[in-house]
Amino acid sequence: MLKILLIEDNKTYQKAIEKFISKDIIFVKFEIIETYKELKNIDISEFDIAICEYILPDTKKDEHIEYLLNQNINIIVLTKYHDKSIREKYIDLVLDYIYKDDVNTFRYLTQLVKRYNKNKKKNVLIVDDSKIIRDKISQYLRLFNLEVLEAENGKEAKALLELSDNVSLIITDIIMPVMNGFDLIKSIRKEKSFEELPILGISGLNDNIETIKILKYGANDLIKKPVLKEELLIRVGNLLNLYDFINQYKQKSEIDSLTKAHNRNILESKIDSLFHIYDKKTIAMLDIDYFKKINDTYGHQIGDEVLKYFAKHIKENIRKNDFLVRYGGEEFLIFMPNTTKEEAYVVLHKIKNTLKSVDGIKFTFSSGIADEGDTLAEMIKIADERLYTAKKEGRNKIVFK
Ligand code: GH3
Ligand code: MG
Ligand code: MG
Repeated sequence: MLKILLIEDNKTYQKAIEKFISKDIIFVKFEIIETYKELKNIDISEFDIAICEYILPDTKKDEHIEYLLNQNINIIVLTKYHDKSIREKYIDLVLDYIYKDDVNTFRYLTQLVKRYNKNKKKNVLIVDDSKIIRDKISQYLRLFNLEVLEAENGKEAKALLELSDNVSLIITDIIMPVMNGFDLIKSIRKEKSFEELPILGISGLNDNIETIKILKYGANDLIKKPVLKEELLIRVGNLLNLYDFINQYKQKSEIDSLTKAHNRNILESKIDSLFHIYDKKTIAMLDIDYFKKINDTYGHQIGDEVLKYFAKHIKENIRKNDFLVRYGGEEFLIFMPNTTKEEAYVVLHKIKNTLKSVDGIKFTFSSGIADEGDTLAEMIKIADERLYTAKKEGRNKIVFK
């Protein structure tokens, strides 16, 4: 739930802001006040962000904004005045200032708040050899509700990326010691595409042709030094919107909604290419025994519960790099990179021996394991034949020869 403190004495603005934002964010709660006096009686710590008019009926100027800043809350300032001094005073302290012009004001404000809300717990990696610039950018990103990781050069950035797989965006300088931005971008793009890991290049180069190389090597976007906060946050917002949009869509198309395992689309979109990267890999096919009988005896809903538990149990026993795929109704596939079939057998054996009953209903599964085959399809076929053998030989068995 996003809790917004709206400090605005104009009723038309109050209504419009609440309406626009509530239309786009489902879990949002507004507290609306109109004066500095009311503000002083409120517990600010309850709110995630304050949207605040520059001058209130009971303030001479902006003393209420000073008051808010002292309470450490992120602020968006609304103002009628196109006045550069307002920008200069607040640019480093508040998230943004927005001119009250026309309906576009509400659109911009809504986009900003929506992005702010989604930024929570998202990590951005800043790569720059200048601590001053890293600090400045970090400060801006934190105002935008983002978490920040820092690296001093490309090599450090690569090492950090190896450790952490939840970086949503990289912001990188170009000229750095040890490993420069060009090489960092090229190296990341060998593994991750534009939407898997967006990159924003920051260039201090005077040469425009050199600067364009940042984009040619695979950055999504670039800005030039000195970094303007407004430009930085708008571009960061755009890239994170792209990232979220594509990943939501991908999730929907690659995740089975019942079991949260991958669905078969992942075989073509990802596993097939991984198959050729790894020399050593194993596939296991698993199929629940007499599942039809569970459905027939206890009902389809209980059958669903068994499927959910089965997928969860498998996931708890495989590694982070393994893939669990719902291959058919009650048939699952596990793709295990860097694993021999003997090693896979140990894992399957553990899955089998620790399988619990669901609502008192005991069940078993059969499995076929293979690490032979030159293509993904061949390896699946061999594993499937062994699964069939396991069924024929009485079920509740793992066959790997
Ligand atoms: P075997 O031991 O030979 O594998 O027998 P089985 O009964 O497990 O296999 P069969 O292929 O005959 O039946 C599978 C059943 O799984 C039939 C189908 O209705 C059921 N099923 C498929 N998808 C779902 C699902 O999403 N939910 C539920 N509850 N049942 C499903
Ligand atoms: Mg079955
Ligand atoms: Mg089956």
